[in-house]
Amino acid sequence: MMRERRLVNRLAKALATVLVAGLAASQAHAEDGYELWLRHTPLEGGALQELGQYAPEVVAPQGEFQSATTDIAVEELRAGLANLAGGNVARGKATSIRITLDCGTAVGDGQAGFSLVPELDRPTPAFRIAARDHIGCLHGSFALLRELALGKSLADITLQERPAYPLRMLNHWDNPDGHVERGYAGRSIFDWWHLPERLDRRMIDYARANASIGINGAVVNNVNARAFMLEPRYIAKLKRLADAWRPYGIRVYLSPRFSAPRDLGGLDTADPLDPEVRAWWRAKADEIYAAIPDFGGFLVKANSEGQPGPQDYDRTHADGANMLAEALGERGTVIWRAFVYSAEDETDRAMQAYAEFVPLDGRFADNVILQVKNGPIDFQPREPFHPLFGAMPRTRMMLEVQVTKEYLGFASHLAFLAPMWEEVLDADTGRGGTVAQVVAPAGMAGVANTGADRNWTGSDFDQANWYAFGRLAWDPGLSSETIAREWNAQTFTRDQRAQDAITDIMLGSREAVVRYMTPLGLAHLMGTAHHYGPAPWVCDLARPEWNPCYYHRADAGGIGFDRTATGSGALAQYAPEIAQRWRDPDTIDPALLLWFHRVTWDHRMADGLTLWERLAAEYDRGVSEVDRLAATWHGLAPAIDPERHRAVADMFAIQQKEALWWRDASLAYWHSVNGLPYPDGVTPPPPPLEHYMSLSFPEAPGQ
Ligand code: BDP
Repeated sequence: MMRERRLVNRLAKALATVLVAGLAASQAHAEDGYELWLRHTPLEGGALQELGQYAPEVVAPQGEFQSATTDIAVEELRAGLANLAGGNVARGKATSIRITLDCGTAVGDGQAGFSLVPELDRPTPAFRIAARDHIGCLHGSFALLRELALGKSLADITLQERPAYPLRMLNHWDNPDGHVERGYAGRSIFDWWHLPERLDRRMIDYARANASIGINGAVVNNVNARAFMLEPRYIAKLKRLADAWRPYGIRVYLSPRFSAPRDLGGLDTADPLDPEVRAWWRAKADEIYAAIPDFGGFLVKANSEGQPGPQDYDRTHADGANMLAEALGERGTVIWRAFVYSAEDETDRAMQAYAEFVPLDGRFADNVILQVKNGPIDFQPREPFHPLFGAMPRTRMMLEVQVTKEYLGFASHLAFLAPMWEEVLDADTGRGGTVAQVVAPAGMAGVANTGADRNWTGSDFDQANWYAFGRLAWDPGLSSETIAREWNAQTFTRDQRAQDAITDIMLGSREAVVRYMTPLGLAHLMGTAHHYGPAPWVCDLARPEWNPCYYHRADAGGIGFDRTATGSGALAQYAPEIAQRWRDPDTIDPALLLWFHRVTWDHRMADGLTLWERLAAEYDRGVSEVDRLAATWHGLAPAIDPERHRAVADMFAIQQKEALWWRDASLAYWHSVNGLPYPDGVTPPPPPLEHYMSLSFPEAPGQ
């Protein structure tokens, strides 16, 4: 009998252990990447011991200080601390440290910051997370877990943070049918078909991941919008999302189709100055706000790449934006995109947005923000900053970057994008500060890279771009290196040497891509439409700016786009001191040379090489750099779980092959144009140019 009872007890204990472990495992799903940077695997060595000794105990706020948001914070802290401590936290120990949430009473809109205050030497030792509002407390809780996960001691974690920008938003280019435009991580994460009745668990995990890095808004549909997403049945679906995300501090936004009053409303016009059109939008806004009182607003792509807009009625972008702004009123924001260029306009495409919008400075309503891509063309591996930044001092402006890698090798090429974003944020506009300063009254938007793939982003390393976007939108002063270290320490391993090596891989990755795809300021050489792989030979498509030839302008005489006064004059759209810096092909940063200058193939670079020699060397360097990064990764096998190590290694195999393809195809083409022998030491591409030109990729994703 006794033995039986002991056995039962032992079994019960074992079952409890299995259940606890099972809970952790069910969160972790082995190592398939689903957990993102929120794995909270047990600390090691001294850090683990210390956390066990502190035995932190989370005290839940009560009464008016309690809300769905603080409940989430408490739950996150309890689970996160238990996981970090390897399940080793002694509950109710006399010495245990009380983690308190001192959250004020406002539920908040995610704008307020937080402080982390260790009070370990008090008679009742505590660690205080203080914030003016509940969302601040949630952000603070995630920050505490992050700092602990990085191996910091509770006693040393003192932080006081406020987000630099009010808006830190993801823009999803997800279509209601589940296809994601420029998406490389599978189908859309939004299950519109089953909403509003069924809310996928992913919607919560998504909100949680965003909240952990301070993202506070999401535009849930493609800027190339379908009008029917404004129908009542979709408002009900949106409401379900908004309700689920509200406790995480994430507001829902929508991309409306500008012609909706015609498409849905039965009107015969969408003219923004037409009273019936205005009334239609007002009623639509009222309908949305009745369902979603904190609806964020509209993100609009108008008169761009075939989308309808105010110019269809001879009205300006300001007329269009202001009409929607009036409909939303103080309740929300209109984010109007500056990504416009026209098929009929012969002007350099890089100049068109500036020409269109600068005259409208000061004419936008207060609740309108102009959203400007980082560069003047389109999310290329490298562009100079957009000349609109700083050029419209009376207009709030937001920076748009692309987290999904449409022009950087999709999910298969490793490119950590923080260095690219850091480059633009730090760029001095010469007109009232850096880009980071110019966008301070509004914020940053990132075109999301999420999809239904188990690891969310198609490749494990692309999670780092989602993470980096959130971190930079919160604090644009963070360095790429800090972000890379934070991310990889939370995501991959506690092994310090491995962390250093991964950081090195991440920091070198984007420049390697620039080198083998678009070196020395070249741009838009990707295959037309799908943007996969090299196609610099495409010259005969109907619209000039669809052709890579439009961008590189290579012939026997030289290569590059003259944007100086002798060419398109785009340089003059920059502040004089910036234009001055870039005016001379001999002194401009070589990374931007062919963006602004057309030079001869025998142009002497500062390093003594001719342009042709240097170009070839850049391709070679890009390829060998990827080989080096891949070799570093291979050497990390002992430090990384086998699933993710293999997954990344497989992607590297693709990238190595494709980097070489980019190099070979590009060199073969330039060689065919300039007729020059390959420079000494440069291996000629094995197959002839025709081979590369004959390739086609009907199944390339994301189109
Ligand atoms: C381009 C994409 C296109 C988008 C467009 C945009 O190729 O799919 O619709 O940007 O930003 O880069 O609107």
